Amino acid sequence: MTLLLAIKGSGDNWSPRPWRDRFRERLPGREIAFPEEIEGRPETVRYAAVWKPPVGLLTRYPKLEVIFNLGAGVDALLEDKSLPQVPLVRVVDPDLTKRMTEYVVLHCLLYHRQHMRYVAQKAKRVWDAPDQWAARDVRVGLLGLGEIARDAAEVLARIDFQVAGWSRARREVPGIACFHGAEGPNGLGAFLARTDILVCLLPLTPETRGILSKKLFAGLARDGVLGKPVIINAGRGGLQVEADILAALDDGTLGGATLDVFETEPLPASSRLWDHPLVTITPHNAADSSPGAISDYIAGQILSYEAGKPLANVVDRVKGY
Ligand code: NDP
Ligand code: OXD
Repeated sequence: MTLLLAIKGSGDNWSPRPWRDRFRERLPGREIAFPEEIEGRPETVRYAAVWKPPVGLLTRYPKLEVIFNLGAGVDALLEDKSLPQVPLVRVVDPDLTKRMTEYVVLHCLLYHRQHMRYVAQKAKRVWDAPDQWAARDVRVGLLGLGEIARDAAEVLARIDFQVAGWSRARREVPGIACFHGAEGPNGLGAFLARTDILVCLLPLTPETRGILSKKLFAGLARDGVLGKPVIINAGRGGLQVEADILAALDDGTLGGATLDVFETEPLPASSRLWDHPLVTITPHNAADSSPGAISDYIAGQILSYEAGKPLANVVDRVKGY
C-alpha cells in the first residue's frame, strides 16, 4: 500500500520532507510518496495524508480508503467538492491541543495583566503602577467547547478566571459554565453578556462563517474590569468580519483584538489591521503542526484500522467539522 503525502503550507513546519521522513520511520516497509512519485500507478494509493492539496487531486486514486487531514480544521479540504466520499479523519492530538492552550492562555494573560500598557509606558520611560485586579474578576468566554477549547478552559479555570464555553449541542464540562445554541437562557446572547475576553475556537462552517461581527461584539459585556471587551481569534479567518473588527475598535465597542487567522492569508500588506494600535497579529501559528507528533498519530490510526478497529475523529461532512 502507498500513503500519499500532499502538503502545501506556508511556514517551516509544512516543509514536506520532514513529514515524509517521519512517516517512513513510523510505517517501515510501506511506500510513502508525493504525487509526482506515483504517476502512472494511482491504484497503489490506499491512504492520503494531506494539507491543502490541489483541488481534484484525490479523485485520481481509485483505491483510496481514508483521507487524513494533517490539521484539526478541515474547512479548506471540504471546499473541494470533488473530494472522494471516503472517511475523512482530522487531527486530535495532545501536542496540537497543548500548543493551542499555550496561545490562548498567553493572550488572555496579556490582556488581564495589562501588558500592552507596560509596553507603551516603557517606550516613554513611565513608571506607573495601575490597579491590578485578580483573575477571578475576569470572565473568559470560549466560542467552541471542542477538543482544544476544553483543554484551554481547564487551564484558564485552574488559574482562576471565570470560564464559560459555547457549543452547538448541550455540553457539561466540570468547572466551566456551559452555554449552547443561538437562543434561550443558555444561548449565545447570555454567553456574550457575561464575557470580557472572547476566545474563538470554532471550526469554519457555513453556520459559523462571519460570526465575529458587529452584531456579536455589541452583545459582549461592558461592565468588566478590563473596561472594554476584547477578542482573540485562533479558529479561522473566515469566522471574522475584519471591517467590523476595525470599526468596533475605532468606536470603542472593543478594547483589543488578537488575531492568528485572517480572511486572506498571508494578511495583505495593505490591511489596516497591521497599523492598528489595538490589534495583535500572529501568522497563523497559534499551534504549529508538528510532523513528529502528527505522523505518529496518523500512523497509529492506520495500524489500528488495519487491525480492524474503527477510525477515530472522523469528520461529519454534514456538520462540516
Ligand atoms: P472540535 O470539532 O473538537 O470542536 C468544535 C467546537 O465548536 C465544538 O464544541 C462544537 O460544538 C462547536 N461548534 C461548531 N459549530 C458550532 C455552531 N454552529 N454553534 C456553536 N458551536 C459550534 O474542534 P477543535 O477544538 O479540535 O478545533 C477547533 C478549530 O480550531 C479547528 O476547526 C481549526 O479551525 C482551529 N485550529 C486553529 C489552529 C491555529 O493554529 N490557529 C490550530 C488548530 C486548530 P459541539 O461540541 O456541540 O459539536
Ligand atoms: C489546524 C491548523 O487546523 O493548524 O490544525 O490551523
